[in-house]
Formats: sequence, C-alpha cells, structure tokens
Amino acid sequence: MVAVVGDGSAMYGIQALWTAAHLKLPITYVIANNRSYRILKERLVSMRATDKFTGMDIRDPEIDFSALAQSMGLAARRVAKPEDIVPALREAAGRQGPSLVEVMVADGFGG
Ligand SMILES: Cc1ncc(C[n+]2csc(CCOP(=O)(O)OP(=O)(O)O)c2C)c(N)n1
Ligand SMILES: [Mg+2]
Repeated sequence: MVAVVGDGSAMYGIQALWTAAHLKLPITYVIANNRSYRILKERLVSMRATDKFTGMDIRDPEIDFSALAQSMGLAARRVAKPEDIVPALREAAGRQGPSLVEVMVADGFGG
C-alpha cells in the first residue's frame, strides 16, 4: 500500500508514522516535500490576485522528514533526482514494515 501526502499535510498527523512502525504496517509513505503550503499560494494567486504569502513557507528551519521518520522507527530515504524515485519505491516495497520516501519537489514559486 502506498500513501502520498504533502509536507504540510504530513505535519498535521506525523505521529501516524510511529503507529505504522509500532504495528509493522506494510505501507510506503511518500511525502512530496516542496517546503511550503503550495496549494494555498496557488489559490491566493488565482482567486485573490496576490502573491503576498504569510506563513506558507516551511523553510526556516527546513524539516528533514527522512530523519523524522527514522526517529519513529521507519526506514526512510530522501530522493532529489527523478531517476532515483522508482528504485527508492522498489526498495521500500521490498521491506516488511513501513517505509518513507521523501521526494524533494519544486515549490512552484522559484524555490
Ligand atoms: C488539519 C488541517 N489544517 C488545515 C487545512 C487547510 N489546508 C488544506 S491544504 C493545506 C496545505 C497543504 O500543504 P501541502 O500538504 O504541503 O501541499 P502542497 O500544496 O504544498 O503540495 C492546508 C493548510 C486542512 N485541510 N486540514
Ligand atoms: Mg507542500
């Protein structure tokens, strides 16, 4: 089973990773890390015609989701190159318990 979630959304319930490790659930978690709440920025631009973003960056400090997952007992890997995604997913699927693949993606606003 694969669960795909944004970095911001992942922070609403990151403790679920501990539960998955505790119960040894066969789930591969994929976090798309764009260091922001991109959807909120996109909506502001398209519906409010503004690019004044308040509290929508998750950068200072940046969150290391792989380290976060490892601290809760998951095998985890950060991927920054597209060609590394499939091997990382295969590796994760081959494990018994839960794994996390953190995929670094563009934030859509130049960063
Ligand atoms: C508990 C909760 N708080 C706030 C929201 C409002 N909300 C919807 S999407 C979103 C940002 C999601 O950011 P992310 O998961 O990083 O997705 P991105 O658009 O960056 O890919 C927020 C704050 C929500 N849906 N649920
Ligand atoms: Mg995000």
